Amino acid sequence: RDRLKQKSASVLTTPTMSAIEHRLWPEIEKITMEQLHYARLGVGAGGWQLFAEDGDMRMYRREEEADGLVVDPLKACHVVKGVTGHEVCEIFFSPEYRTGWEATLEDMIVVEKVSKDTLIFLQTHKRIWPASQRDALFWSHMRRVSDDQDPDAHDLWIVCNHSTEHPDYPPNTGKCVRVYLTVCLVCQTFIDPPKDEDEIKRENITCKITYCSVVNPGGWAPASVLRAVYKREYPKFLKRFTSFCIDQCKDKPITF
Ligand code: 6CM
Repeated sequence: RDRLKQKSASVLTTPTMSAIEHRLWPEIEKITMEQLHYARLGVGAGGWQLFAEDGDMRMYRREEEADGLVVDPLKACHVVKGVTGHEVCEIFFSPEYRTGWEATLEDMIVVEKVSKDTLIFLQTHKRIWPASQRDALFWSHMRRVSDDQDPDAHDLWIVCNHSTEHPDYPPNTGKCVRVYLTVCLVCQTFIDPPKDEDEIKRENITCKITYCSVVNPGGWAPASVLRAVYKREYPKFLKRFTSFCIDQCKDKPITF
């Protein structure tokens, strides 16, 4: 644990100054910390139903509706060997990797660079028949976090995505209906067996991932089609994303 702390000492432990000064900062801070807490709650209570399982991956959902629209919360966990939490979060956050793993994506632009750990994205997603095409405008924030209340919670990284507004990109003006999302990816690195600092190899590291998502489709979408799409697409996403991470990292030095 101390070794992990030392290794992480060179990376950001607090958000950057320019992010703190931004108009969205209070919201980013609040939602990111709420999502971290929510992600770390188990799935024992709260009516979570397991709907997909593959190796170490487990996916749970709760059936919920708001104003007649499906907004089923999703929670997934996975264990991935050979990558660190920092590396997995970096790949989920960085625009340069997104087309490599995000299969539902048609187009993506960075609307605003708030700071090096906080970006605002506009994405259009592939149309799913018979509904209209969707777009999403959201801030994305990445950081290393610590939790003094849980001494085992070492080397924890989070990426939190949450819908926002931007005067230059108002919703529902073109062919797309805007979706509203809150998503988080929380990752923790484990080293086994314990070794000298210099000897840590990729085969000795494991990353535990929790992914949580709530997406409001923003307008009419048939519930049965949407649930069928989620059931198919979320497991596909997590498997594709994690194998992309393994592939990207395998020949690179480890980043703690
Ligand atoms: O979290 C994921 N991806 C992130 C980076 O792209 C980000 C974006 C999430 C957008 C999710 C919206 C998908 C569009 C849903 C369309 C719903 C309407 C269709 C109507 C069908 C009848 O957080 C991974 C997201 C994986 C999604 C499967």
